[in-house]
Amino acid sequence: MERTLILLKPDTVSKKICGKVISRFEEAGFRVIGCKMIKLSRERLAEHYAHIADKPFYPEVEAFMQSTPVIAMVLEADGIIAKMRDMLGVTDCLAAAPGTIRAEYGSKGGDSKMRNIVHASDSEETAEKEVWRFFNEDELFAY
Ligand code: FUP
Repeated sequence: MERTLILLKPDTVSKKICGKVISRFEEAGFRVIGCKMIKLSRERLAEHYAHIADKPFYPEVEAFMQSTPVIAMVLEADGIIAKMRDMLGVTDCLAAAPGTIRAEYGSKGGDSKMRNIVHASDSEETAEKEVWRFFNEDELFAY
């Protein structure tokens, strides 16, 4: 059974569509095994986005990701990492395939790569690191 780390980003929280997005996960048969609202610190964000920290757009991403709390979740299902990325669509909401979460709910403006609704782990190796970056063992539930 595979796990993935999800962040419902500040655009999702601000638009009050967390429920709609979580419904899509539940309808796909993904099991929520951890869920909490958190304010992302500068340090944790820099660790999470280390691969883009030197990009010119990083300061904007940092301000955006700290603009409201986010909802962090761990979801579980067979092959969930690839299934979740397919369900989200590509990073740029303008390029995301019709029917994907980013195409449906994401920004269609100049910030379409940043305001893209959800973060999801991109590989098993990343997922393992990301789950433990945001959750302690006693915050994950087997049921
Ligand atoms: P993803 O795997 O879809 O989260 O995409 P990346 O790891 O490539 O990007 C990390 C974050 O940087 C994303 F949340 C979006 C943001 N980003 C921009 O704001 N502008 C860009 O040109 C590329 C990425």
